[in-house]
Amino acid sequence: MATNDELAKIFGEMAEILEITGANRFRVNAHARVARVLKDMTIDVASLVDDPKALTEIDGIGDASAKKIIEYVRTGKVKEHQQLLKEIPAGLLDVLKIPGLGPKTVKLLWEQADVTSITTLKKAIDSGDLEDLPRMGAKTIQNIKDSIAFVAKSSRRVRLGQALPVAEAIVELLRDVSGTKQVQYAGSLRRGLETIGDIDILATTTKPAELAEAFRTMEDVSKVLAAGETKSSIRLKTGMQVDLRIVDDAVFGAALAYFTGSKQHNVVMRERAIKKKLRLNEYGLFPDDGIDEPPQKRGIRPVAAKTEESIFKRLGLPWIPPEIREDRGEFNISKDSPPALIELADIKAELHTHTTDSDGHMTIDQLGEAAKTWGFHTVAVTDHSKSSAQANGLSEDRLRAQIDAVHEANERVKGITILAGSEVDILSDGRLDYDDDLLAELDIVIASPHVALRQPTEKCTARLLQAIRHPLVHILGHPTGRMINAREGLHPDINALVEAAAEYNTALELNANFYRLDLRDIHVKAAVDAGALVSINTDAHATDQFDQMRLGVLTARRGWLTANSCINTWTRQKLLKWLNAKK
Ligand code: DGT
Ligand code: CA
Ligand code: CA
Ligand code: ZN
Repeated sequence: MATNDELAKIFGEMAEILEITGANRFRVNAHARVARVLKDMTIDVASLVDDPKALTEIDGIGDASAKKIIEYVRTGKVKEHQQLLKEIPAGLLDVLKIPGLGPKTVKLLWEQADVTSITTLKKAIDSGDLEDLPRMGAKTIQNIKDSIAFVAKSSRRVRLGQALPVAEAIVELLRDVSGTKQVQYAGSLRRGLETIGDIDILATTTKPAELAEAFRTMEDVSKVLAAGETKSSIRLKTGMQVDLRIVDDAVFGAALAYFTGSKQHNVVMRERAIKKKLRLNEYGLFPDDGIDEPPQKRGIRPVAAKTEESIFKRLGLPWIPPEIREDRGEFNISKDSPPALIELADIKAELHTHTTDSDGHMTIDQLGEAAKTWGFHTVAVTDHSKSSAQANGLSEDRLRAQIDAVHEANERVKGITILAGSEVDILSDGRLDYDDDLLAELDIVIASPHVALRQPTEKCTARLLQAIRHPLVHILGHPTGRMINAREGLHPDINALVEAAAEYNTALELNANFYRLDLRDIHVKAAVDAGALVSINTDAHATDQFDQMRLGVLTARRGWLTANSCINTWTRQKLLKWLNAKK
C-alpha cells in the first residue's frame, strides 16, 4: 500500500507546515486527520479514485482532500504540498523529525532563534541562544540534544519490519527471471536484526547478465551504484541500498554463509578452519597449503562449498541458525542437540490486542475470527486503561461492561477462546491504573509502561519490578517502551527484571510490533538464561497486524528462545491453568 503511505506522509507534512506557518487550526487538523486515515486504511486508496463518491464516503476525507488524493494518484504530486514546501526552509522538516519537537516548538525555534536546520539547531544549543526562549529549560534543551544524537545514530538503518517485505518482493521478482536457480537474502536481514543497514541478496543462475539487468531495472530503483559482472548495487526510492551478488551454483552455500555473517561469527568460523588446517572464504572451505594466493584462483577444489550444512559439518558444528550467528555462544552448542529455537508455527495464542473499545480498529468478534485464521486456540482482548486517555483507555465502568461483552463473544465465536484482559498502565510511581478488585475480575493482565519513559535506570527498574511482583500481573508489556529509530525508551536493569520475572512467575513480553521489538534480542537472551517466561504478542490494533508475529519470533530466536519458555506456544489447557494460578 505504498500510495497510502506516500500520501499519508504528504498530508502529514502539509499539516506540519501549516502549523508552523500559523494557518488556522481547522486546516491543520483536517490535513492531519487525512494523514491518519490513510495510514490506518487497509485498502489501497489508488483503487478508489475512479469512483467520485468512494473517497468522500470515507470518514475524515472531505471534497478538498479527495481532490488532492486524486491529483496525486494521477500526477504523482500535490501542488498545494509543493507550494507549502516553499514557505519554510527545507531543513526545518528534518528538525521536525527529531522526537519531542512538535510544530509549535519548531516555529518558536525558527522565529526566535533563526533555527532552519539540524545544523543551525545544534549551533543555537551550543551558543546558549535557546536558554532565553520561553519554555526552554535546561532539561528540555538536554532532551533535544539527546534526541539529535539518537536520530543521527539511527536514521541510516531501516527497521526489520520495513526491510523484510522489500527483500521478499525482490527475491520473488528475481526468482521469476529466466535462468535463475537459487535466490536468497543474506546479511543482517537473514539474521533477523532489528534494523538493517543494507539488503544483501545472493543468486545463482545460468544467465547472469539477464539477472543483473532485471535487478538494476526494477521499478523502485532510484540509482544504480554498481554494475559489475558479479556484483550489482542499487539504491531504492526509499533510500534503502540493495546488493546483488551472483555466484557459482556449486559454491552457493559458502557464499551464503559468508554473506550472512555476522562479521564476528565469520571471524570465529575462519579461526576454526585454520585449526583444522583448512581455509574458509566465500568460495568454499579449502585445504590450507600455506600459499597466499586464494585457492579458488589456483584451481584447487573445496572440501565443502555447495551447502551451509556441509561447511558447518566439516568444521565439527551443527548447522547454526542464522539468527544466532553473532559469536554469542553459538560455537559451544552441542552437535547432537542444538537448541530447538522457537518457530512461527509454534505460536498458538495472541495475548495482547486492542479493539474499537480503546484505540483498535476491530470489534471483539472480528478479533476472534481473525485470530482463528492464524490457527490460534486463544486470543486476549487487552485494551488500554483509563490513564491512557489519548488511546481512549477504558474507565472502570467501561472495562466491567467489556468483560461481560468479551465473555458473551467467547460464547458466540466458536473454535477459539477469547479472554477478557487489560493492558493496564504502570503509572510513573509503579502503581497500576486499576484497583486489585477489578484486576482480579480479568482473565489476563498485562502491565505496561506508557508514560515517564525517560526515567533514570534506578527509578524505572523499581517501577517495573513493582509490576512484575504484583500478584495479579501475568505479563510485563513492552518493558522498555522504546520505539526503534524514534524513541530510546527506558534503560532498566534487565538482569534484575528477568530474575524477578522468573521468581514471581511473571512473563516478560516480546512485543512483535515492528516499531517496538521490545524485549530486544539481548534482553530475551537474559530472560532465557534466568529461566523467565516470555510472551510474544503483536499488540495488534487491526486484523492485518497479526503477521508481525514473525518479527517477534525472529527476535526471540536471536535471544535463543525455545518454544517451552514461550507461553504463547502452550496448549490452551496449560495456558489457562497458568493464568488462573495467579488469580
Ligand atoms: P548491515 O547491512 O549493516 O545491517 O549488516 P550486515 O551484517 O548485513 O553487513 P554487511 O551488509 O556489511 O555485510 C554482509 C555480510 O557479509 C556480513 O554480515 C558479513 C560479511 N562480510 C562483509 N564484509 C566482511 C568483512 O570484511 N569480513 C568478514 N569476515 N565478513 C564480511
Ligand atoms: Ca547488509
Ligand atoms: Ca551489504
Ligand atoms: Zn498494547
